[in-house]
Amino acid sequence: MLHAASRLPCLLLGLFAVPSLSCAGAPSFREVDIHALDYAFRVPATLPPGLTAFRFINEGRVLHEVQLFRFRAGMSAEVAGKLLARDSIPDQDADPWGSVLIASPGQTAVAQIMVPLVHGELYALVCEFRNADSLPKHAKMGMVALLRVE
Ligand SMILES: [Cu+2]
Repeated sequence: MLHAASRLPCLLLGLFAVPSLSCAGAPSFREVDIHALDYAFRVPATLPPGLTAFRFINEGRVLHEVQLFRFRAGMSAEVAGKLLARDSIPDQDADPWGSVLIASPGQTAVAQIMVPLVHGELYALVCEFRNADSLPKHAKMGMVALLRVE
């Protein structure tokens, strides 16, 4: 009989089985901080390709999220920037998947988003929270950012 505990190393190995890992052990990745402010993101505009762990730090006074998703291949940074500024991104212009981190004021999200960045990709960062139903989404107040992989 196979116990759950005996399968754990195999499961962990599967989770971290990416090309940039060395067989010796520790995964090799870059750590990048996404800072949430009231109401903007502070994050590098460009990053190099490679496995990247995004950390989310809320330096604001209200709850924030970061939705991180990739624009479709071939989209220009100019068009992506315009779509973000309008906070209106058609489904066909972005991948159907994405990741979200949420952090309370003054806190850092416990989880991180790990992404294998590839040269030429464009990523969107968006916060769609509102402070009240009658108020605009944070994205409309400036909480959008475009990240280019170069
Ligand atoms: Cu927000």
